[in-house]
Amino acid sequence: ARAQIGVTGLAVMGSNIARNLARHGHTVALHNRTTAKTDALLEKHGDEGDFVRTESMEEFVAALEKPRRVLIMVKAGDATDAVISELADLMEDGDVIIDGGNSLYTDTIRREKEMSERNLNFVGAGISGGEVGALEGPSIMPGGPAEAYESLGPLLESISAHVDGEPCCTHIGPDGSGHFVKMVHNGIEYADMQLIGEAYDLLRRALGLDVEQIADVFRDWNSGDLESYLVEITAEVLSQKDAETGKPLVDVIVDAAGQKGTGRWTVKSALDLGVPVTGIGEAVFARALSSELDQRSAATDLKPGVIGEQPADTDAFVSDVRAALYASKVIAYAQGFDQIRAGSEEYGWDLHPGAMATIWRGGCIIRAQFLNRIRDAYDENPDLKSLLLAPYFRDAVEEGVESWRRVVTTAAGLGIPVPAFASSLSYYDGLRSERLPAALTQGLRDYFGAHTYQRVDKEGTFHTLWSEDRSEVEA
Ligand code: 2AM
Repeated sequence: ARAQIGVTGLAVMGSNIARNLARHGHTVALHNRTTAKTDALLEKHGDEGDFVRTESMEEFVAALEKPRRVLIMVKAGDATDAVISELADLMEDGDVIIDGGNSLYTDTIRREKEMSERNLNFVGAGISGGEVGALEGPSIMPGGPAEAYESLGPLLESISAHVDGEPCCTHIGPDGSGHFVKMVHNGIEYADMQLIGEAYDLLRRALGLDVEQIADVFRDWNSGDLESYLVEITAEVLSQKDAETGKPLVDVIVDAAGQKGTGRWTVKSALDLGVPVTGIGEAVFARALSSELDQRSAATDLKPGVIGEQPADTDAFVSDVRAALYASKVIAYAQGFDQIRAGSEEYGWDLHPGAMATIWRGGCIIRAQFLNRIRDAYDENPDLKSLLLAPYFRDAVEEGVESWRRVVTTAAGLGIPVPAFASSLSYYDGLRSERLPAALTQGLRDYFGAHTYQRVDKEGTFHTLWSEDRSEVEA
């Protein structure tokens, strides 16, 4: 037994994590249900470090130093449960099972409980960064018992991305918290991409810029506050020409966005927690709408009813779109962090939002300069009521709010869909409103369902006798 860690499930993500571990000097035991993948990995990359080839699960477990550490990289769902159960039968008190897949956090909560009853440590670890990140340094979000992190942490931190010398990996909190935070990360990624898409669409349809010009705009935006991986690769994708037709690649790609489900999970969880994540929600629904190709093609002749004109000053409108993008992005992150806070309270996780911002600065898809500012905001005030209220973000959004309104107004006038820009602005306006029409909602609920209401001027719960003399009684 000489391997410091074992990896089972050697598809692309698993292989790349195993190689990353080996490249960092760790001895890695390899296992896959079918040995073909193990041998393929060894043949191609066996010289990158110290690997131990194993065939059976018994051989795999026996190859590991104690306490044993096994990273599972198989498909989320039933396959993960099957592998956990097989491993658990072979492992001993204090051993550590890590699920590095995209598991639903409620599954992770259940699995952690089952394993702790068998004296095993179970760590649900969110891993972000795709295939390249897995190999070269992902952002890692491990949950589970603190005790497990003591032995596991240095190993995971060694293979994570680093920013300013700090690892993009930290112990998130108990049981399902790592996968929960990874899920919200993915939701924010959906919102980020939707906002970028809306900005691109406006530059194209409202201003009439060509794809090459828009690529240049994004290249220019990839500095300062908007500097991020997603803005950077937007310029790359927009610059790509299709070899066959000579057109911009983006014009030959079918405009139906796929989804694997983590955005949907984020919204479902937000609904349960009662947190308005409108940016993420709009992003998930926008993808759903895009995929309804039949319905869309049947609807293309609906009257546009355009009442606006192309903005006269191109540079000014580009700068407005930039401000709208930034403000909407702040809203999406503020909402995502609200969800993290709500999840933390619901499950008793004691999560630290500043730590999340820190480990998302590198390795993951939403990595961005911006996250340094989020970290600073939470360092300064860990109990921030909303990220939007941190002085830095408040100033930035207030500076851009007129631009934001011009963009949403222009889009509405021209009939260009901007669900995420518009709903983020409405969220902003809702949040800052002294009075909301929710008072009327309460009145209606009391009218048809005797659901009662509270008054602004005295304590208590009240009901109006709507079907009698309409006097008010204390409920
Ligand atoms: P395979 O190569 O034997 O198919 C991604 O699909 C990874 O998960 C692959 O390494 C795959 O192994 C593994 N996998 C999928 N379902 C599995 C299961 N039920 N048990 C073990 N490994 C599984």
